[in-house]
Amino acid sequence: MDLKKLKNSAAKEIKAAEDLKSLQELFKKYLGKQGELTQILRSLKDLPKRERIMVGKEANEVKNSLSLEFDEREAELKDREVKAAQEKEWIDVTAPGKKIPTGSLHPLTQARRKAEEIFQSMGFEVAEGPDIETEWYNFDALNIPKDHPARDVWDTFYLKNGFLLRTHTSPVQVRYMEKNNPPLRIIVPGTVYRHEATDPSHEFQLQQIEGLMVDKNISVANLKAIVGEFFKRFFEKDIDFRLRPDFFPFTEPSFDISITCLVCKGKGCPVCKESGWLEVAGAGMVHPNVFKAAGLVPGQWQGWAFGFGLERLVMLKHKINDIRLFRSGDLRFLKQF
Ligand code: FA5
Repeated sequence: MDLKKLKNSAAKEIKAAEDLKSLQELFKKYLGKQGELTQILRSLKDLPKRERIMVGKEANEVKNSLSLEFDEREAELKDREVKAAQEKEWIDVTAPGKKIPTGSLHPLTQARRKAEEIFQSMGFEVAEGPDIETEWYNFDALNIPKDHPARDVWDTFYLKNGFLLRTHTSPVQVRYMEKNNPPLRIIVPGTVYRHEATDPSHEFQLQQIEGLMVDKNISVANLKAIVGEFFKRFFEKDIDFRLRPDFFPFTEPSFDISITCLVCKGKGCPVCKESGWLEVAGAGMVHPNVFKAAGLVPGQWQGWAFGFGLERLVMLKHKINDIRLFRSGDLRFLKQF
C-alpha cells in the first residue's frame, strides 16, 4: 500500500468536504475502525520487524497528519455553519420600525366628549334617552298636538309598530323631569333622525346635544352665559353668537342660536347659505305645558332648554364644508382628526 498516495488523496478529499456529514464519512473511510489506514496499522504485525518499524512510523505520521487535517476542516466547516445561521437570523436593530396604523376616534365622538367635559365642569349631568321613541314623548308631551302644524317641521321616520325614530333630543327633557325633581342641569347627547333631503348642511341622521336647566329663578341671561362659556371653551376662542326670536312649541319665548360662520369668516359660503351666520341650536324658556306633561307644577319652576346640532359645531370648528363627509367613511377625511 502506498501510504503517500493514501495521504494525498485523503487530504484532497478532506479539503473538498462541503459539510460536517461528509467529513464524518471520510473520517470513517480512513481512520474509522474499518478505515483504510486503520487496517494498514492493524496489518503491521504481519510484517517483518524492519519493515514493520519503517512502515509503522510512516503510517503513524500519516495518521497524525490526517487527524490534523480533519480537525482543521471540521473547525472551518463549523465556523461556516455558525456564520450561515447567524446571517439567516440576523436582525438589524438599527432599522427604522414599521409604523402600525392605529385608528382614532371619530371627530363627532371627540367633539361630543369635549362638550360633555365642558358642561360637566359647569355642574351638568349627562343623561340619555332612547332613539326609538313614542309620539307622546317626541311630540305631545312637548306641546305639539296631533293637528299642530309644528308636527310637519320634523319630517319623521315612523316605524310600523306605532313608534318613531326621535326627531330631536327634546323628549329626554320630559323623560328626565318625570323621574328627577328640580333643581336640575342636564345635557343629553344623542342621535336623531329626520326624513329630509341632504345638502352640505343637512343630514338625515345627526347628533344633537340637548341642554336643560331648571330652578326657581332661571332666565335667558343664564342661558346666554352658559352658551357663551360653552362656545368659548369648545372653539377655544371668543365667538360671536346671536339669539334671534324663533318658534318652538315647547319653549316660550324661543330663539335660534347662530354663530358667525367660521368657514367663510362671515363672508358667505354654501355652508352658511351665503348669510355669514350658521344656526347651531334652537333654544328657549321651557313652556309651562312641558312641566305639566312631566308632572311638575308649572308656576313653581323656571327653566331653559337648548338643542345643538353637533355636526354643525364640528364643521365650524374644523372648517368642514360638507356635513355628508362625517358619514362618508372616507379615511382621507377621518385621518385628519
Ligand atoms: C330642534 O330640534 C329642537 N328640539 C331644539 C330645541 C331644544 C329648541 C330645546 C328649544 C329647546 P331644530 O330642528 O332647529 O330644533 O334643530 C336643532 C339644531 O339641530 C339645529 O340648529 C341644527 O344645528 C341641527 N340640525 C337640525 N336639523 C339638521 C339636519 N338635518 N342636519 C344637520 N343638523 C341639523
